[in-house]
Amino acid sequence: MTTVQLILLDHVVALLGVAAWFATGVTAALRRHRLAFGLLVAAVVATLARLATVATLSGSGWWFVQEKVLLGLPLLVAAALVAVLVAGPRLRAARRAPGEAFPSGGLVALLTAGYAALAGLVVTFIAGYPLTWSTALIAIAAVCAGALLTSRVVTAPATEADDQDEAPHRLSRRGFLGIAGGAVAAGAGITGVGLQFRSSPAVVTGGGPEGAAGSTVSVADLRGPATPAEGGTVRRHTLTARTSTVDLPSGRAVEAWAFDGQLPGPAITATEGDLVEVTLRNAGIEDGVTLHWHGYDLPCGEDGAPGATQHPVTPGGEFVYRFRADQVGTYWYHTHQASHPGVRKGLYGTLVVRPREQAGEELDLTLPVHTFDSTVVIGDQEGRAVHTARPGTPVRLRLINTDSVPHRFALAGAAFRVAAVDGRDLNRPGEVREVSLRLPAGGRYDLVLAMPDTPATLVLDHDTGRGVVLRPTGHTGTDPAPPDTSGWPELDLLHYGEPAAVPFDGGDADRHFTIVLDRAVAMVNGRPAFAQTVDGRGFPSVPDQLVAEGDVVRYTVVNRSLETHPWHLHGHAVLILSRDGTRYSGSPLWVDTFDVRPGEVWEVAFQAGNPGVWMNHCHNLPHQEQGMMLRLVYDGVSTSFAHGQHAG
Ligand SMILES: [Cu+2]
Repeated sequence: MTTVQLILLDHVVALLGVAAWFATGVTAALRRHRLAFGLLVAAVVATLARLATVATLSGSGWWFVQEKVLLGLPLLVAAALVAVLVAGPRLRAARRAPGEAFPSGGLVALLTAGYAALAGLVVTFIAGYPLTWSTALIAIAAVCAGALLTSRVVTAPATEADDQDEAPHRLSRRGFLGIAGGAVAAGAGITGVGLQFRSSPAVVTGGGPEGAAGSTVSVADLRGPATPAEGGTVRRHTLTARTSTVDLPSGRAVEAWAFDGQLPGPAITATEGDLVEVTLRNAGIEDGVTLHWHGYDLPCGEDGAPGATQHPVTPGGEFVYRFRADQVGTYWYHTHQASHPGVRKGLYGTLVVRPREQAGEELDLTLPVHTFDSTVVIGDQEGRAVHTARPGTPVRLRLINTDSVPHRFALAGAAFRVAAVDGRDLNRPGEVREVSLRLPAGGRYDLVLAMPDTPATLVLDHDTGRGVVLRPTGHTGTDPAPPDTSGWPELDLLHYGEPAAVPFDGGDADRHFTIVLDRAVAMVNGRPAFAQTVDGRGFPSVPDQLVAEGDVVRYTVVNRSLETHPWHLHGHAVLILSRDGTRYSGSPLWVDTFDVRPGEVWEVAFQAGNPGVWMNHCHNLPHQEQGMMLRLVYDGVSTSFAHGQHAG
């Protein structure tokens, strides 16, 4: 079983347990003793099954079970034991006496087991990892309060009758116990709630030294050079962001936010060593706009991250980005201010840098995939686009996923190589055919192939009605219909290409950070939300990760949730070390975005060689907006661009 299957199974067993305990209590109260006894057996079985599922799940990592092992199960097991000991023998005996009232102590014990089972499940869903004292105290207080309240409800009439006739002292003793228990529960609850407001640490160091606190450089001063490399030219662009109605080729109108009224924005190309200079103007995007150069490791001040490297550009304002095109490959740009909904509505475009000393392919297509409402656009085309090339000539397809969810590609009718991932060349990639490629949100693949004699089709998401047809020059007649690609196996890039030397040992890192992704109730931008969380917190309450220049930094990224999280670190490519404990065996894989699917654990590493304050976040942009973001901060670098400020 995979980790995510185990997580789901554990949820189901937990839910069955909650239902069984409550059903036992309710049927006992209704004096259906035979049924209640059967349900009690079911509740005990569900509780034992729960111990088994949690024990199995713990094999995937402590992060997946911590709150269950430390809180949920102890609460449940304690309450279940009491329920079995108190109510079990009585229920067994009562089976032969249907219709007789069941003792109130037994009812309270049975229902309290239900509260305990429910509390554990609720903690998993709304608090998750890591378990805090606050969560534990609130959960225990809630179970105690439930037990006390139930006890009052089920014993009240009998107690009054007893007290009046026979035992006047019992009221005070019972009352005293109730008040004392209530006070303890209330105290635990209030302490737990109070602890919620304890501020989180501002910085985590990953086992490395604290900040040296010496002289600091401001991000605002970390800017790109003003001239190209020798032999390069200056590529000057002005991009104006505004709301526009854009007509797609089909005639369908899209209410967009767009650069220069185009979907996608103007394609920016350069040759290695050129200087790219882009003036961004905002002509009416009220939420503000920036340009982030996704995957491009430029000086931090050019990174376009509001709240870290600049203020958002407000209507009427402008910002000039300058950087050397030192990295060859396929990249893209998009707004990082209001990126959700800004990117979805069209504030994106492509950035392609070609090598200086190398002939390009005869047919070189840049193919960003984007979804407007439900319309998928590849490049600027819906449906199928056709391109021609002479048979035998080299073709390059630059696939870019500008959506927030993964896309699947398959190339029918031709063998190909994945030459580059996220702009970085792979080492000796082998030729493959009839495989499916899964491209994470924000990611890029460069496919290269020799143009076949017959048409080939790039199929998107196994929908043969859309994609890109590559037709050999001179081909006549209809293009053959592409086959069903949905059964093609997924190419695993961790085991593709051939090994090569890497510049550092990721297993011997100077700093190690664990990033646990989940959903939980947390503060996001000062408001409580059912957030997408990092270590139980939402941005900007997630502590900054501190590194020093030159450090080898290792990340363990854990996905406890049931959604995919495409993790994206700005300013650095990371080297994939392993996924779910399986080391990579193919080409070194350097990426800026990697898909952490539900239940997966990824190990990646990078060398801190680009000083700055860098965003580090989920590239499912709604997730990012719901809190799944933090900052990587270099020792000695400061920023004055506090998050949420709008100062043009
Ligand atoms: Cu996500």
